Formats: sequence, C-alpha cells, structure tokens
Amino acid sequence: MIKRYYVFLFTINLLFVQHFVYSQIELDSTSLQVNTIAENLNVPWEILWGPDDHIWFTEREGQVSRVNPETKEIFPLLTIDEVVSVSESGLLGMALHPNFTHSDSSFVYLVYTYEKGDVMTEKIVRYTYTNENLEDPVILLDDIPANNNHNGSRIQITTDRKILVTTGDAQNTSLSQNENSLAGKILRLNLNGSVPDDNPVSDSYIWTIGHRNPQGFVIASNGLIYSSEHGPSNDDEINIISANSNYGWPNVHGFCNTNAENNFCNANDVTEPIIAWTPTLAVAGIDYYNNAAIPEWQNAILLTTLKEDDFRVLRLDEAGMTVIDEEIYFDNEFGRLRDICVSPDGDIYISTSNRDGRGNGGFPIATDDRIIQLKNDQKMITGLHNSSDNISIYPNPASQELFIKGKEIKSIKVLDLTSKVKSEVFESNTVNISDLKNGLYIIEITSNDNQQTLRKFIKQ
Ligand SMILES: [Ca+2]
Repeated sequence: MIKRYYVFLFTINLLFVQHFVYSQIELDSTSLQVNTIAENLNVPWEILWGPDDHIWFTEREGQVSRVNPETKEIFPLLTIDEVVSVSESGLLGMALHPNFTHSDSSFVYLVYTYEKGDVMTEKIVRYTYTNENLEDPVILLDDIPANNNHNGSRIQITTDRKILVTTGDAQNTSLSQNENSLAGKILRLNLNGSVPDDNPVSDSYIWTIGHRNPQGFVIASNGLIYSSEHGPSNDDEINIISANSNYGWPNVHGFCNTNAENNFCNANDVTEPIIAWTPTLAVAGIDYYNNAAIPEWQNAILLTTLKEDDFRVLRLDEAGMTVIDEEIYFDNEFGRLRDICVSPDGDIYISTSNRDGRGNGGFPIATDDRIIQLKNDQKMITGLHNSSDNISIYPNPASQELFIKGKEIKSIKVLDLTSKVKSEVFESNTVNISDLKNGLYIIEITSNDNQQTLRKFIKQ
C-alpha cells in the first residue's frame, strides 16, 4: 500500500571546493544541500528552533546549549549535575515558552531523570533565561516513574498554553493502563505545573493512556498532534494524539488485528496508529513539514530512526490522517538519527545519536555527534542542477542504452539510489543499461571541462 522511494542520495566532491564533501538530495524539482552545522556533541536528544534563530539543544548527560547555524558557534547555557544518564535516560526533552522573547516569559521547560534516594525518577523543571544563562529552576512535576529505558519525555506547549509531555512505561508494562500511574501516558499540565481544570479526569495530569515509549511528538500546524512510539521488537507506531484516548499498550501492539487485540480494542475504545512498522525502526524525533521551501515534502511528517539509521518523509493525505507515501533518505549515511526540527525558512535540522552506546556500522566517527542541515539553497547548486548545462539524456525511461548529448564526456557513472556504482564508462556518450534491474537510477556525467551533472533516469 505504501510506496517506498529509496535514497536519492549521493556524495559529490566539488572540484572547486577543497576539503568539503557535499551531499545532496535530489527531489523532483528541488535540490537539497546537506551540511554539518555542529559537531563533537554528545547525544543531542532534543533540538528545536528558537525565536533567536539559534538551535537550542539538550545533550543527554545534562547540558543545554544553543548553536548559531550560520556561524556554527556554540553557546553552552547550563549543566545540570543532578541528571543521571544511564542507557536511554538522562536530560531528554525541552520546550520554550510560546512568548519566549517577552522578558516575563523567557522560560525553558526541561524533562530529565535523576535518582531520588535510590530510585530513578523523572521530573519537569522550568528554568528562566537571563543574560545568556538558565537560572531559577522551578519543579513543575516530580515523581514521574522512570527507569534506565522507556522514559518518553518529549514535551510540547499547546496554543492554549498547556504543557503536554510523553512518559514511558518505565520498563513496567502494567503501568501503562494503570490510571493511578503517570507512566506510559501523555500528561497535560498548566504552565505553572498545576492540573488543568478541563483534563479528562479531575485532579489528574493524565491526558492519554496506553503508551510504551513515545519519543517523537509534534503539535502540527494542520491542527493535529502526532507522536512516534517505540514498539518492542514489533510495531513501531505513529499515532494521532487526542484527549482521553487509549493507545493500547501493553495489550495492543500496532493495529488491532489479533483476536485478543480486537477484544481489548472494542472493550477499551483503543485508538489505532496511522502507520506501524515490523520489524521496528526505532522511531525517534518527528516534526511536521508544510513549508514551501521544499514543495515535494509539504504536508508530511518528518521522522528520524535510530536502529534503521535513516530519515523518512511520511506524506499525508489532505486530512493529515493517513500516510500515503513513505520516502527514505540517509540510509546509514550519518548513523543513528535522534531528533529533527524545522526553521521558519523551511530548512531541516537532524541530530545524530552515535555516542549513545549503540553506534555501529562505522559509527561514531571522530566528529560525532552532529547536527545536519538540509537546505534548499539554489545559489549553491546551480553548477550541478540547471538547464543551462546543455546536457540531455535520452531516452528516459530507457531499456537498453542511454545516450548523453551536449558535451564532450570524460566519464559517466550510473548509481543506484544507495550511491552504489552500477556501471562506469569513459570517453563515451553511450551507456549500456540492459543488465540493470528496473527502477530509478542516478547518472553522474563528468565532462572534459570537469563539470559534473546529475540526472535521474528510469530503467524499464
Ligand atoms: Ca496488533
């Protein structure tokens, strides 16, 4: 049902820029440049775009910092000594007050784990931003059950000025359906930490129940709230979150599609995910994209995955209720990917998570962890992708041979969508493609004047 388009990704060494490797993502009518804007970080868990045009980020061992994506300068703000970071726990989610630029509302909300006595516990703390420091911690909610793993901890602030925070089952599956426990829930608080009068159950923070470990969360500009949730070894999910709903864990994994699940779902009015993955991807940060900067990705959920080491674009139907298309990028290009945010200009930022103890496949590299930028910067790519390079390829689609017209050719490479070279010819304007499997490919043409041109073609 869901079409998958694999990685439109390849690495190009631009001859006129020494020592820089540029990656690009080629979409139908948009080229995205891929840059690194921060490195040498240690598990940046939350990244968000601040009203100061800086990216604010937490690092799991207890740091809060800002980075200027233009200059790449990093400004450390705070280290919380009390944070205890074991396995997946530590300083996790962060949100800024919606009126952050007003001096009486310069509040930063943090979620972290610490040891209360000997017991791993989680709390939500508000700090005040003054003189480029974070000061005056105020505990808004304490005693959220926590553990080394399964702590949820994404935090968002709604337009009606309530805090929503996801919690995990704290490795005790029975807590998620227990309406007396704050674990395995989405909680709703007033900005001062009190219980809102209009919560589903009076005097309870609980807004939704039946969660395992939701570690992606976004209030989308289409009016819906989405979360990603780690399944066990099956059924990672994306859910649409609404008040007083039950998402089924631990009785239901993914959709209601076994007899036992159907019984539980009917009896408890369980809300099913809009998409589920088995085997799991380790679904992490999400954001909603609707910016004209990348028209191909408008009305989509952007998702990072840890285990699958990729970045996914989940295109939605008009109502935002159904995933109609799933595209996959960066397949192990940057290792584990933890979180994502979008700037008002439509640039996309993604943080790696290769120093979280689970890096593999060559990661972490020396400069991990990193924050990667995807930018539609036409100025930077005109040398590679414009109609004035006078090169055309035909036929397209093609089945036997592909002809390149317009320039003296030094070499032609045919790449599949994982950047693997499928064939290469020199000083010829013809490539035999009869042995290729049907599908989409990239052709990289180097002319005698050392200009590189990239085109897509379809083998059929
Ligand atoms: Ca199921």
